[in-house]
Amino acid sequence: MKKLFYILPLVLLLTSCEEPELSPRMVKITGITIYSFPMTASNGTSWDYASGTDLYIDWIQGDEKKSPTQHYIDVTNNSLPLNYELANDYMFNDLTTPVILKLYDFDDIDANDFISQVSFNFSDRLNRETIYINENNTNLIINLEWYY
Ligand SMILES: [Ca+2]
Ligand SMILES: [Ca+2]
Repeated sequence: MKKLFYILPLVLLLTSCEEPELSPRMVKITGITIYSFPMTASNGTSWDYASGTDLYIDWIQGDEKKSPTQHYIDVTNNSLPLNYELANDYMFNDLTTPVILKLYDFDDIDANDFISQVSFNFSDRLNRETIYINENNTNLIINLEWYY
């Protein structure tokens, strides 16, 4: 029994040694969950005159754009959180240029309404499976899959 007291600190010491950080080649965004976003414009009017927000996400990274997500129809506070599952084209091999996510209200006839945006850097969040962002009254979680 007494031996254990000598061995235990040694085991702890060995396991606490940090492994070298893996450097990923690219990363895929597999999903986004929206927890909150501005339900009205700054002047208090809702994004749609007589119904809830038709929410979708657009993407920019430097000069590159990804295809926007599908839009959810008539989103209200009761609809949250809202989950967007994303397909294969949300793959990024530039891990340093900031990614900007823009939330829009989809409109049929007039131009879509810009709601808010958040931005982040993959290089600040290397190897994390989820990123939590709270910016511009917009709360969301991004799910990531890393490729080495
Ligand atoms: Ca609108
Ligand atoms: Ca609507």
